[in-house]
Amino acid sequence: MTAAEQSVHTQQPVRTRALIIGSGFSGLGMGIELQRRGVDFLILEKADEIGGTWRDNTYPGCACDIPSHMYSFSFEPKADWTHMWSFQPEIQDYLLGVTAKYGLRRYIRFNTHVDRAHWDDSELRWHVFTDTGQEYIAQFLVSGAGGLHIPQIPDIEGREDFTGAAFHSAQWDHSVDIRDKRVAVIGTGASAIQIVPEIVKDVAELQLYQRTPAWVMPRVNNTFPLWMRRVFSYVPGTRALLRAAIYWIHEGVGFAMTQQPRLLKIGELMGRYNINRSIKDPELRRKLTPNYRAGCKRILNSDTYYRGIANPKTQVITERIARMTPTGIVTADGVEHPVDVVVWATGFHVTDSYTYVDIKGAGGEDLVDRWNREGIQAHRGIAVAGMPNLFFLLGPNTALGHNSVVFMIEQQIRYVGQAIAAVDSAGAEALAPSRRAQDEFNAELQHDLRDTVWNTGGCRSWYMDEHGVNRTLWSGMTWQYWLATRNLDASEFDFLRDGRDTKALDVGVPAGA
Ligand code: N01
Repeated sequence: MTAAEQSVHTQQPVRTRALIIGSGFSGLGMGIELQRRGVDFLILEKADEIGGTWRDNTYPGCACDIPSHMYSFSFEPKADWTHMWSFQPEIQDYLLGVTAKYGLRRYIRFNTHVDRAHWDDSELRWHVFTDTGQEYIAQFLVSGAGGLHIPQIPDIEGREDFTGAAFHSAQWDHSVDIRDKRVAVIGTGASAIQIVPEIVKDVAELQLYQRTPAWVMPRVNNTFPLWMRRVFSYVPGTRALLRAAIYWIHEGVGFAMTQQPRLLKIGELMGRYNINRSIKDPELRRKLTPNYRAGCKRILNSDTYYRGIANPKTQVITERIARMTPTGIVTADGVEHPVDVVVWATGFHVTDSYTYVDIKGAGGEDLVDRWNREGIQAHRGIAVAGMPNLFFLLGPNTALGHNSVVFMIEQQIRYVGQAIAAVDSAGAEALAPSRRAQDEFNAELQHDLRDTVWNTGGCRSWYMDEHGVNRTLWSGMTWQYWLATRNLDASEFDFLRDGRDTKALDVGVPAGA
């Protein structure tokens, strides 16, 4: 009986070889890889549908800011994307299609929220528990939860007293009618700049609360004409050529971000042009112009954002939010702004997102405690010393500021597949990277990050942890990550054959401790 069959209607522990948490791009991709390798697996999904980010984010205007021909699996190309930068429904449809094609639904347990997981040193297995107390026992545990799934809502005095509707951009409440309402959008990041132009036409008044302006590049996102989609479908090589062109253009931006931040001044010229062509008021232009190097925070793209701001219904408020009242927002200058609806476009818990599940590895060591102490780090962003057979997809320092994360996910699922194969071919039960290998990898990574725009660009971003260390982004070009993960190097790992080997694990002491 496979784990998929066994786990239907059971409170008995369910055994499987591999457990995957989450069914977004990462979890689905991992499932496909394990299917291909004939490894028995289950996917535990907290929600009632697949899709992750692309299921949750349904706010008006939600789209991907990486072109779809690149923001999709290389092994599942789609020739007929309707837009260069697709909107959420089409991306979610794509993931639904992939799920159906690979028959993944039967491996997925929906409404299954993983609470905690611990490694059993003698049995060499993960014991994973959901919030309903269901236990799963697996040899391998893969987190595909990603870093952008826990909404962050600032703790503003009086927030609980506000009596109007209020929701986070990733939890858009479609039952709330915003038409002819006074709507406050808090934040001016990737989500907000897509929301603003979309809702301004409907609302009575739009208050946009900006703490830091973003660099927003002009772009045109027309639909691909039918003939072009046909060419991509029927003329061999054309779609692959487009994908390659997109890839290398984005790598070019990555080169500037990681090697030559000065080159990003060109982007700043484009950003200024984008502001100036829509905004005539010099004071408003000044407010909207960032004072840090483009790329330090995510570079955004929109042809409509500044037009939305230029709409007389929009007011950009740069005063700090001091508190909320039952009917409005009070800024630091003492002005109360009455509002009916508040949209928190305030981003996600990123560098602390790992606290979502309580993980205890070899010897009962608590991963959250370790990472709180040392900062989040993993070997090649995927595996962690002292945490046998545990893998993270889009884990520490493997998100991107310049290209498609789906590319990174593909490198990682292959690497995890290789790790499982390495355990099998060594006749072992488990592996974990040695502390030395992990420290060397991270020392080099942090060294490479020193001169990047993220560390030098003069902004404060969620890429950094509370100590100002970049724990989020990959330090180089994505092809360098491909090189770094192409072939798993078994000498970087300790292998466990039985419980006694656990004592010999190189958990070590952090460098510099
Ligand atoms: O969140 P953000 P997001 N008072 O963290 C502000 C991905 N994404 O949801 O810059 C006032 O970027 C905060 O201000 P500041 C993508 O990776 C992708 O927009 O910190 N303001 C900022 O302006 C993206 O990077 C797509 O000073 C407060 C905003 O809220 C990531 O998701 C589309 C505040 C948060 O911006 C997150 O984007 C959408 C406070 N207390 C999102 N706290 C694609 O297209 C925070 N802010 C792939």
